[in-house]
Amino acid sequence: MYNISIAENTLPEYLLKLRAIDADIGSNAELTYTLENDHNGLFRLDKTTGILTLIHALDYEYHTSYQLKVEVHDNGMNFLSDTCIINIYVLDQNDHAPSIQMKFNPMFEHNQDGNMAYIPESFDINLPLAFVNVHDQDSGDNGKVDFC
Ligand SMILES: [Ca+2]
Ligand SMILES: [Ca+2]
Ligand SMILES: [Ca+2]
Repeated sequence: MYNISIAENTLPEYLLKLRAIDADIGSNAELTYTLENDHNGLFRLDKTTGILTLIHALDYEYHTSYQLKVEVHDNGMNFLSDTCIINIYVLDQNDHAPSIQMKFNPMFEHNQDGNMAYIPESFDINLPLAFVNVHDQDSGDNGKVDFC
């Protein structure tokens, strides 16, 4: 089992080179690698060199991990094979800006777009004028928001 961590939005040259060892000689030791699930063409495994490549940069907000299953078999008459699992973990990068949404207190009459409200003279200053909602799609510190 292999574990690899890759930062989202990066495209490394290649992820890893698999090297299976076969003690036989000739075609009995020639190896072919196959990837059971390439996640819609996201990963590619060269069947003769065993080099695993990432085709598109990953997006942490879409998927945080992938599991790949690789099979290797020799080219002997009654071929022999082995499998291994590769876990790919995506690391979060700060690639989302926080978005702000503001809603007027529903007590007030406001225009259709919701960007202008009519506040009566008799308004109680202890009541909130508007509610602000801030959201950031990143996780951890990348998604924490400070007001200034
Ligand atoms: Ca992202
Ligand atoms: Ca962010
Ligand atoms: Ca992110």
